[in-house]
Parts: sequence; structure tokens; C-alpha cells
Amino acid sequence: MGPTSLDRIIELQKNPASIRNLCILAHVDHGKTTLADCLVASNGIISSRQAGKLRYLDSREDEQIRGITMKSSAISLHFQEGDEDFLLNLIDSPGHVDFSSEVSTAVRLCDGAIVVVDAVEGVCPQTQVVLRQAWLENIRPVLVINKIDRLIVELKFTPQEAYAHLQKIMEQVNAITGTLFTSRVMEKQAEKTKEEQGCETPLEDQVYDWSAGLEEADDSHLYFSPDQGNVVFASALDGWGFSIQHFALMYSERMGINPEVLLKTLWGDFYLNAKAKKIMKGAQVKGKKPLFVQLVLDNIWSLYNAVVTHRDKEKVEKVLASLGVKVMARDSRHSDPKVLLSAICSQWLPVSQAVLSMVCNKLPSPLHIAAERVEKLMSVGVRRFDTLPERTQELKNAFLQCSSNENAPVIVFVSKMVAVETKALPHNKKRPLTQAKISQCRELARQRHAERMAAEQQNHSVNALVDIQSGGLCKGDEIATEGLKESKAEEQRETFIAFARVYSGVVKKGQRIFILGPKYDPAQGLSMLPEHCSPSDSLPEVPHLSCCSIENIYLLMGRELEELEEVPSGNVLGIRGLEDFILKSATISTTPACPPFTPLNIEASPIVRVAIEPKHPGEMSKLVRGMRLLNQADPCAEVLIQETGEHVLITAGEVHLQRCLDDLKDRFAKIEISASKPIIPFRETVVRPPKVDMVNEDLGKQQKVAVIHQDGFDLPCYPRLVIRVVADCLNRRDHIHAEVQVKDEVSHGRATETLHVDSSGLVTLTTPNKLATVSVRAIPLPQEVTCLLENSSALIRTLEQVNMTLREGRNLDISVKTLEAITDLKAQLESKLQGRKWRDAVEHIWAFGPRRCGPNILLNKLEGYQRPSFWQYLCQEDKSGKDGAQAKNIREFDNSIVSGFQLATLSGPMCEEPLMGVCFCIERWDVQSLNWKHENTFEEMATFQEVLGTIKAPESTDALEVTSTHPGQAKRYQEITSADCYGHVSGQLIAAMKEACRHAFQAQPQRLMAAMYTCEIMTTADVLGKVYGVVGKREGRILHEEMKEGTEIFIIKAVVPVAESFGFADEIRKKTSGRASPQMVFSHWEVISSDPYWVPTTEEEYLHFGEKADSSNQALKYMNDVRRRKGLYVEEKIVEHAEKQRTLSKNK
Ligand SMILES: Nc1nc2c(ncn2[C@@H]2O[C@H](COP(=O)(O)OP(=O)(O)OP(=O)(O)O)[C@@H](O)[C@H]2O)c(=O)[nH]1
Ligand SMILES: [Mg+2]
Repeated sequence: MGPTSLDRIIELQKNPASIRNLCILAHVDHGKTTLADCLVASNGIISSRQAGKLRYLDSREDEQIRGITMKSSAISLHFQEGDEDFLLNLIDSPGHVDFSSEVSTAVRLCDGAIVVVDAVEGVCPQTQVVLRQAWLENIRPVLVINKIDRLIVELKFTPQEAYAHLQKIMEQVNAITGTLFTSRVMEKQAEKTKEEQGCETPLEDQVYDWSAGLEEADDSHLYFSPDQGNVVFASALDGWGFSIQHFALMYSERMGINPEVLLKTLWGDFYLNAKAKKIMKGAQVKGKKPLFVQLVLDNIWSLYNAVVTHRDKEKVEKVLASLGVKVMARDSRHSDPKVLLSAICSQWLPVSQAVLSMVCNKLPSPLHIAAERVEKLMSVGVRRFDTLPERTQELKNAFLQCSSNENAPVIVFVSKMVAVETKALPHNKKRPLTQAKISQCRELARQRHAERMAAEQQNHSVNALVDIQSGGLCKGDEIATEGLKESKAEEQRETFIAFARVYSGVVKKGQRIFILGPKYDPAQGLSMLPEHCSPSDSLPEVPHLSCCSIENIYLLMGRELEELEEVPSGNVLGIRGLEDFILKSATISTTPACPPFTPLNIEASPIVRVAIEPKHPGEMSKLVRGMRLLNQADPCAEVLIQETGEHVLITAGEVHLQRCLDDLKDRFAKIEISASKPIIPFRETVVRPPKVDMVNEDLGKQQKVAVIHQDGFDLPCYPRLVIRVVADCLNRRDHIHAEVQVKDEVSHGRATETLHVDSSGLVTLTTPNKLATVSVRAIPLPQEVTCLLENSSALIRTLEQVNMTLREGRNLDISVKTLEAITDLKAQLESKLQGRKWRDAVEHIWAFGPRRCGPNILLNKLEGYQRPSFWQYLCQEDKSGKDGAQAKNIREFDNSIVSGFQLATLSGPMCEEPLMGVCFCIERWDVQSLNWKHENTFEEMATFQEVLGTIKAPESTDALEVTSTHPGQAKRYQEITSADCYGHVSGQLIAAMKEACRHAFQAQPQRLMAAMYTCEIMTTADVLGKVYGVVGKREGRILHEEMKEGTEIFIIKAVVPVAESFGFADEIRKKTSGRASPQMVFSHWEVISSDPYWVPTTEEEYLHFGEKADSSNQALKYMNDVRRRKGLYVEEKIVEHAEKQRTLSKNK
């Protein structure tokens, strides 16, 4: 079949019932792009011989070199089944974890997905992730089990073994679907119960319903099963694939069995009783060959045996005759048996036919978009669909109708911006000329030439003069505008095309549209704009709403773009002209009633950060521009300028980082750049005092001598108190003298008389103006609580927003689900914070931090200060009407305490990294009321004047001179009068609170926390030892190891610190000659057990580590690395005992 003409595709675009928008999802290397090649080849865009080798949709050079997909790309295909024509908008996505954000952008635009699973590797971690992503977006999946040829050629399975193996894979995939389904039913049930509780039912009528709703919910259509027609078995590389429908039809003709019966029995525990000519149940028990093996797999196995394994010409002839397939002599003579195999298979079981027919029959068209999905897309954040304005709710019908009427509102979602070279755009490309056009051009050129010759002859001398003059002028101009042109050309080298889908209406070239930012509120927009306004009117400014014109629209054809005039509803398209308005994703509409779509579910969190600078400092502006473009072109990369002034790039992993750097160098900035080593994030925390020392001796009895001293290793402005226990047990173990020495030092001009630390770790700090005093204690949070807070940060942020609006006296409607999640969070916190220390702690939570949603808690332990609970929204219903009274309960400067806490948790004292898992309890907080100050200062002054006698008339309070013989009162007087010179109380309180938290933190045993990757390594048994070696060297831990049944493959799950992960994948690949490949995903934060400030203190420790304890301390190394990078002071002994550095051997 030749390529389908553009006109035909335009025709097909108008009929949404025949459109299928789908993406291909799988774990890395399971064969998505190879399968896409086969589908592309079916449209004649590439030749079928090249299919599988070309990987047409991997259009980038680095994709081809590395052999992995990095960007999702779309192509429109035509497929004919029976009399019906279908248009398939296919998106190929990457499988590597680093690029999972690309999967999110693809999934959002589709209605269905082909999930590919490698027949040997089975279900892998990314398979689970993509199934979950498809599920979250409510799109329907179909399954392709690929690489079946590997079962024959590599694993040398018998058909029977292969059947058992395939059954297992199917079970694994269905198990994931089952879990997803159950959790959704549970969620719905919970929501329903909540709603029912909401409506008032008389108590006596209430019957408790304990059913989970699972019994009623029909889930049969969700599971993959060959008899349902949603599974294809394939080998994309060899070009074959089939669904059991194909064989059922074929054998029903040959054997005269009802195709329906065959369809039901071909997959399953059935066998053929040849004598009785019947299909019977119980193949396994009776030791018979299942139908699937006998009728399907045996045929394929014998084909491979004949063509690939034995290369038996006679057998091949027989097989060809039985299949009724003819191959070209060229193919049968080819030295590579795979060529012949492909030639046979592409006729016998063409994979494109099997897959595309399944797609057309099983995946929904845009007309069948589920109402539930629409509501989900339209309800942003915590807002419920039914709280949206009426006009907005009406738009739901537009989605469901998917109408392309002239008056249907245009609704488009842009999921990402793709950078395309401007010269590759259709209008800049040279197109092959038609014969008529060529002769027309020739005629024109001939005419022009004749005219010029005639003109030249007439005015030869005059022209020459003019030419010289104008030439001179032009040159001058050129020089002046050269720089301008160059920069303009740079600007225009890349054009951004929005990767989008039309959900309603028709998108036209030149059309004016509204662009709705993620924070746009349709209620606000509708209230500010006139009733029937359109984007072409001149309108007042509305927050997060802008208008612009669509410049061009394109059909996405893999590596090519085809220009279109309009695109009707239900199609995927490319739009040009939005780059100044959209950063990464946005919603476009012709009506301001349209809400912005919910943000994409991006699974990968950017974690690897590097600082970037140009090799030549003069090229900074080019780098900044390049980074801006990169930020726009990648859904997951983040670009920011740190407080230090560094330009930082944050990516999802090492491979992603490399791709971003390449893009920056070769496309966006086009300059030489140098990137720092990856900046590894750490967290700072406190732990409970250890019970044993470094050599596992019980510490309790040995703490005989304690020296609390100021360590020499001092931060620029914070005194560090290190409580150090020195056991003087080297000489007299039993008779030890105790000495406790507390040094209060003045740190850089700050009077430490304002700071007091007691032996239990309670830090009391007074502001310099002596008006406020806070006492803070730091205690470690239980690990589960830290984890819970870390995972609930979005929810805490929502709650914080809600509290904020409540404080402002407004009320926010939040969805039942969010409310439930908040209640659940509170309950979980209550159950995890048990014991005397935590009594009533959850009720007394003052704030979370840093950024008001982090995993640290500020706890109110003040006696007599009843501030409104952090959970006030939950109890608001019963206490409605008391809000106003509650608001008054907040003490003055409450906010300063919170701000100080936020600052302290944002950067800790160890190496200015954020804190994690620390609870700061405020046990005392005195502020002298400002009112008091203002009212009383003058009275007091008068009294003082009486008492003290002469006071020189002050010009300013600062210049007061007191001549008195009453020192106590004079001091008090000075304090009061000098309070003003220190400025506002709130600012000082923030600083004092921050300092107090830092000191409280330092009074506890401090630890660093490292970011950890979980890493799944798939490897063969022979290199298992080497894999263990590399994991061990990188400070990793093996969690478990499992062998895939029936194969030689081991799956190892390990955790590796991010700090040690760079080059890990390469090292493992090198050491195992490519037989093991790890997939790493950020998993959690873990406390590094070693104490960075540790020094040997007990006899055993001295014996074990030596006096200097110069064996490596990993935590100290990490901490110093961070401090060095940040330009903080690092205590390092460069040369100690110089005379010992002689080469001893020479002096012997
Ligand atoms: N034996 C065999 N190999 C296959 C088959 N399909 C694909 N491959 C090979 O598997 C490797 C990965 O194929 P791709 O199509 O690039 O895999 P992918 O899923 O697109 O990979 P990513 O996009 O990086 O996630 C290539 O070397 C293919 O040749 C198959 O059916 N049989
Ligand atoms: Mg690929």
C-alpha cells in the first residue's frame, strides 16, 4: 500500500467515529519503536524491509546512537478494515524512567494505549508505572506480548513451556489491573458513603453497609484475555503477530467448528479430542496438549525450526505450501534466514494487521470519552466539578459530543512544546516541483534574462555609476545591521510547536483564542469579562488569561510536519505561534468559561542538578537564552538561578541530564558549556542519642566525663555547641574524675548573654532589644511520620491554603476526596505519634516547614496559648460561627515565629541543606506588648527623670546620656529607650526564632540524610557476583533477589545513594559486558548512620580508630563537599606534624 494522500487524511479527520488516538507504552527496550515501525511500514511511509531496523520514530541522533527513545513523537496512519477506514493518531513514548514525563504528555492526548510486554522479561517496573498512568488518565489499554521469537531462539522453550510462560505473564499484567481496579472501587465506595452521611438520614433508618462494592462492580472487560480480543502475540522484529481471532477463523473453516466456540476455547485449558471430533476441558489434568499449543504455537515453532534453526529447504517448501505463501527467490536465497522468515511472516501473520485491527475494535473513539474522565480533566486541584460556574459545567457536553460544528466552542489541550528547527517547517522546505511548475519557472527565467540583456545594452554607463553608489551605501548599512540580523537569526533558529489535541470545535489557521494558564479561574474570568465576548475583542486584563492567534497548524507525521488549514475535534495536531504564551503545557479555548485542565501526572521527580556556565564568560547571554528554550522544550527539566547566582539545571536522571546538556550545546545555546559535577541534595536531621559507641560498647556506663565546649570548627556567625563526652579511662578506668565545662562564647560580636542552653537541650534566646524571648527544643520525629509528611506535602499545602482563606474570612469548597485525605492524614499522624512525649501533639501543630508544607513540625507547647488548630477546617462545621473569635486568638507576632521556623528548616546549620524529620517545640515565648511600650515609655521616662535627676535633653533617644548613681534603673531605662534603635520587633523575633531553632538543632546528635534510588537490575546468573560487587562498592544494599521462573534471568532490587550513583549504570554495564542493566528511580531519604562530628572518646574507640580517628567518615566527607561547594568554612587538616612527613625509609 502506498502512502495515504494528505487529502484522504484530512477527509478522515472529519469523522471522529473512525479516529483512534493511541500511544504505545512499555518498559524500556520492550520493542515499542520497533512495533511502531511495523505499523508505519503498513502505510508505505517506510519499506517493510526497513521496519524494525530503521526505528523511524526515533528521529534524534542520540536516540539512534543509544538505541533508546527519549521524546514521544506522533504519526497519523490510515487503516482499512472491511469497508471502514480508520485514522490512527499514534504516539510512541519512551520507556526509560528518566523520560517518564514524556509518557505523561502522551497519555493525556490519547483515548487508548497499546501496552507492550517483552515475552522473556515479563512485567517490569516501568510496565507497572505505565499501566498506572493509563489508569489514572482513564484510557483503555490493549496488550501486545512481543519478542515471542526469543522464547524459541534464545530460551529454546518447547511450545508447551512457552504457553505456560505466556499464561504467567498474562496473570501478572492482570494482577496489576486488579489492584488498580480494587483501589478505585474502594475510593468510590468511600466517597459514596461520605455523601450518604452528608445527607440527613434518620438514625434509626441507617443500616451499616459493609460491602466494599467489589461484588457489584463489573470488571470483566478490564482484564486482558486473548478471547476478549485485547491481546496480540507478536515478534515485531520478525514482523509477525496475531490475535486468536485470526486462528479461530482459520480453523473454523478448516475443521468445520463454530468460530465462536473456537474463540472461547483456543486460549485456556481445552484440548482437541480427534476421535470424538470434540473440544474437551481439562487438558492439564489429562496431560493433553492445549488447543493453543496444538493449533497455534506448534505451527510457529515448526516454521522457526525449518527456516532459522535447521535451515531445511525442503521443510521450508512444505511449510510455504501449507500456508499458501509465496516468497521471492531473492529472499529465499538470502544468507540471513531472518530475511526469509520476515518475508513469510509478513504475508502469513502481518503484525500491523493484527495490532491495528485490535486497536480499531477495542479502543474507544474520541466520541466515547467517558463523562468521568471529562469531569476529572475539568476539576483543577481541590475544586469540585459541581462548584464550577454553570457555564463551565455546560462545557462537559461539548467534550462528550466532540462536535466540529461552527458554533461548538474550541477546547484544546497542549501537553508539551516541541522545539523544531525553523528550516524544517513545511513552508521553509523545498518541495519537489511538478512538471508544469518546472516549465513555468523556466519560461519566467528566460523572460527575465531577455529583459536584463536589453536593459543592460541601453543604460550601460549610467547603471554602472548608480551601482557603485548604491553598493557603497548598502555596505554601510549591512555592517550596522549585521549584529542585529545575527541575533534575530539565532532567535528564529528554533520554533516551538505545541503538541496538542482538540477536544471540541474546529481549530483554524489564524484563529484568535484564549490561553488559560494553570491558575486561571473561570468564575473570576466570567465575572470580569462581558457576557458573549470573543478572543478577538479588546478585553480587560484577567489574571492567567491571555489572547493570541494561531499562526499555523500541522499534521504530525513522525519526522515531518504537514501544513493544514483546519483540524476538527478529536484529532492530535501541532500548533505554531504559541511559544510566547505557553511554557510547557496549557489549555486553549474560544470561551473564557473553559477551565484549565488538571495538570499532568508527572511521575518522575527532577533530582539530579548541575550548575552550568559557558566556557567563555562572554557568552553568558547565549547560555541564558538557551536554558530558557530548554526549559520550554522539556516537560520535566527545570532551570533556575540559585540564590548564589549559579544557573542550575535539574533533571530526572543521568541519561536525561546528558540529553539536556547535548540539546543545550548543540541546539539551544550553540556554545561550549561546562557543567559542574552533579549537585547532590542532602537533608539534615537530628536523631536520638545513640546507646552504643562506635565499637558497639554500651555508652551508658562510660559517660563519665563530659566536656561541653565550643568546637573550633565554627560557622561564620553561629556558635556551635558540641557536646562531647571524653572518657578519661585510658589510665584509670574505675576512678574517673568528672568535669563539666560550659563555654559561652561571644560569636562574632553577638552577645551570647541572650542565648542559654540547658543540659536537656532547651535553647532560650532573647532578641537584641530584649523585648521577646523564645525557648525551643528540637526532637527527632519518628521515621514513619517523616515519611508520611514527605508524601503528603501536596495535601499539607492545600490545607495551608484553606487555612489562609479561612483566616481571611472566606470559605473554600473542597472536594470530598481532599477532605477525606486530610482527615486520614490527621488520623495517621495521631496513630503514629504515640507516647507521653507526643500527647496532644497533632492538635498543637503550629506549622509545617520549610515552604509551609515540608516534613518538619513546629509544635505549640506554650502554656496558655490556645491558637486555632491547624486542622480547623475539619472541625469548622461544628464550630461554625466561632471563626471570628478564633481568629482573634492568634497572638501578635505569631507569624514571625512561623517565619523564623520556615527559615531555620530551609537551611540547617550542618551545611545549609533543608531539614527533615525534626520537631521544634516552643516551650516559652514572651513578648512585651508594643502597646505597653508606646504607652508607658513616656510615663516611665518621667519617673526615671524624677528618680535620676539630670538628664541631658535628648535630640534623639539614641543619644541619651544618663548621669545617675542608680545603675540598675539606668540599665532598664537604657534598654527601653534603645529598643527602638533595633527596629521592629517582628524582624528581630524572626531572626531570634531562626537562631533558637538552629541552636536547638545543634544541641542534639545531628545526622545527614542521603537521597536514595531504588534500583532494579535485570541480569543473568553468570554475572550476578559482579553486580553485587558494584552495588557494594557504591554503598548500596541489596533488598531482594528473585529468579524469573523458567528463565536464567535474575531480578535484583537494591537501594543506592544518589551521591554514589553517577556512572553506576555504565560501570555495571561494563563489568557485566552489557548483560545487566539497572533502572534507577528516586525512592526516599535515608539517615546516614555515621556522625559527621564524631571523634573517638572511649578507650575502645581510641584503640580501634586511633587518636586522630582519621579513617574515612563518609558523612563528614559529604558534609564537607557540600560546604566547600557553597563556599562555607571547612575545617580541614592539611598538614599535621610536618616532620613526620619525611620518607622514613630514606632516613633509616
Ligand atoms: N528478538 C526480538 N528483538 C526485538 C523485538 N522487538 C524489538 N526488539 C529489539 O529490542 C530492542 C529495543 O527495541 P526498541 O523498539 O527500541 O524498544 P523500545 O521499547 O522502543 O525502547 P525505548 O523506547 O528505549 O523504551 C532493539 O534492539 C530491537 O531490535 C522482537 O520482537 N524480537
Ligand atoms: Mg522506543
